[in-house]
Amino acid sequence: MLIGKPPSWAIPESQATPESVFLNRRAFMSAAAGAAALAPSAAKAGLFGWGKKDVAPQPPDPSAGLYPVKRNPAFTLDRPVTPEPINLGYNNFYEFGTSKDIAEAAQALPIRPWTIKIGGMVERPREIAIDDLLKQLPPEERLYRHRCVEAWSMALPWSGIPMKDFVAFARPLGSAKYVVLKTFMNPDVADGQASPLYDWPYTEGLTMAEATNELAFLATGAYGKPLARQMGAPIRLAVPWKYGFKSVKSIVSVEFTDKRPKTLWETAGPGEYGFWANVNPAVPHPRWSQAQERVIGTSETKPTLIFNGYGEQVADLYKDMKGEKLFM
Ligand SMILES: Nc1nc2c(c(=O)[nH]1)N[C@H]1C(S)=C(S)[C@@H](COP(=O)(O)O)O[C@H]1N2
Ligand SMILES: [Mo]
Repeated sequence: MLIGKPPSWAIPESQATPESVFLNRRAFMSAAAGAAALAPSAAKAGLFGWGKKDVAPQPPDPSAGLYPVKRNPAFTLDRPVTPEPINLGYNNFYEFGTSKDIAEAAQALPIRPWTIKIGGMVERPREIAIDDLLKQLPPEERLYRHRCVEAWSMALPWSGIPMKDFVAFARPLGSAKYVVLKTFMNPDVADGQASPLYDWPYTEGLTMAEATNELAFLATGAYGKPLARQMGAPIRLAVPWKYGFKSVKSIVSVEFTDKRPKTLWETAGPGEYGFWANVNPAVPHPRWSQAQERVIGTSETKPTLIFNGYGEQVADLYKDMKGEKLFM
């Protein structure tokens, strides 16, 4: 809660959720004014409280039988995989709250039926149900590092679909330059979406070259199972050379366009979060260093690597973009 708690900028950096604390005083004031005008239901839920709800048991995941899937041995790690229970209990998913403890609230998200809209600059706009997509493009397993802009990291076994295969399946027009990915919009289930501080639904984007890079991955599972809701079920992006906020969760829309999209974090904090968000230990965030990362689930700190260690695969994408802010 913002009200009744010390302001977020008073919290020591190690405890803060840095992505939530960039707001300047003016944004804070107008948000407070907005809060007063909110509908009673949102006020009751607590604008910043994201009160927990009673969740009806959800039917079993129809894709459960697909997993585990075959591991692609091309993607290896320099560290152990983060234990599953740790990953399941430490998440960023602002739709369900700004703490890391949103797992329980996220269980309210219905993940079937689930369709993904494919639109914009494509040969033929259409919708596809997640289970049909999984039949058309069977998932594989990949071990990836995951580096949040807040200077923590994990390592995980995703299962999913190479984004380049999804792009081919979507059949974009040659004139498309960007892919825009969006999360569901359902404030009845996701209280966080009642917050006027963010431009919901959560929106992210990649260039076509990024989206068709071998590393870009649409995760539909992890740890040999369908994706847990708190991790972005039933389908989320994993672009491991970028800060975690690029890896948009619970995707319902994939749109191709020739204009660079405005992302949720760029809109909320343009001085701190950009479109590119490539990991770089030498470029500090305005409020903290990116040189090191806390390895979640251990007491270790490791030096952060340029492009999170994936430079060999992706550095070429940016070689002619010196004028861009590639590392925020
Ligand atoms: N829709 C949505 N996607 C999101 C976020 C979010 O708040 N909402 N948080 C991002 C951030 S900041 C990170 S670090 C990762 C966290 O993924 P994880 O909880 O699986 O570690 O998801 C990203 N995708
Ligand atoms: Mo993040």
